Amino acid sequence: MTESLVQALVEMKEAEALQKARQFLDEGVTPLKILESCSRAMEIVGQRFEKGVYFLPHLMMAGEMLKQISSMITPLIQEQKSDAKGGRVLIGTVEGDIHDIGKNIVIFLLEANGFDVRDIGINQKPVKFVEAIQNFQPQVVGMSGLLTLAFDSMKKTVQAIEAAGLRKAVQIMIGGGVVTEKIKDYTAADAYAADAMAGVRLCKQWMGRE
Ligand code: B12
Repeated sequence: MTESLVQALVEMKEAEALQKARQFLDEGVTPLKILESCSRAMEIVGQRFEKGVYFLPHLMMAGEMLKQISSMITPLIQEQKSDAKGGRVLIGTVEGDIHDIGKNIVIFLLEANGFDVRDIGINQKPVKFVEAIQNFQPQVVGMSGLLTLAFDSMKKTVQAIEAAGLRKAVQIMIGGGVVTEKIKDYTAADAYAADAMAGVRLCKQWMGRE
């Protein structure tokens, strides 16, 4: 049903994509379903970029459309906010990587599920994660990365957390486009989440809420 939204996003028809997203939300399609459609569209945009059919401006346009749809959805997720007390989650995009749309979706959903989230932003060096853990004392640290080079940044960040003597104090989850179970092993994180909801489920498990 939301296929027309996927198509509009893929074809870079900004006005149409925004109008479709609004229409579907008004018709009662869940924010999660809209997000799934966005992810599907981004997959296709990414493939076109890899094939040389699309270029950087297309990625930028895709990012812009996604941001606008995210801001349409955020208030709705806030409305559904649960009262459950969750615990603290620190999250950021690792060094060398500036992608943040997926991370921001994870944040919406964590907050909607009652977690107290601190976002340290994009392109964050390992030391910034360490400092933030010291200040915020989260139970969970989430690292986002969409570039292949983010794997090494994630690994270095886990090592820095270990070196600071904080490794046992936190559970570490990683996520973002190309991240897989194998990368979890490579980086020595505790878990990998394929999507934002999987990340929320992990946090709930770790904090004994499921
Ligand atoms: C939009 C986009 C951009 C935008 C980003 C805007 C922004 N504010 O984020 C801009 C234009 C800035 C951009 C730049 C670049 N991009 Co780009 N980009 C994309 C694109 C099309 C969509 C990304 C996206 O937002 N997806 C939608 C979100 C919702 O999905 P997601 O991030 O995976 O998040 C979901 C889950 O993974 C999970 N999740 C995400 N993070 C986390 C974290 C945790 C802890 C958890 C639990 C879960 C979780 O939850 C989310 C919701 O379920 C992808 C293509 C693709 N297939 O992803 C390329 C892509 C990621 N980009 C790519 C590239 C190459 C670049 C550039 C290097 C291009 C260039 N030549 O300059 C630069 C990189 C700059 C940098 N240093 O980071 C490549 C990466 C290839 C690789 N393997 O390294 C991709 C895969 C395109 C491709 N197929 O070639 N990009």
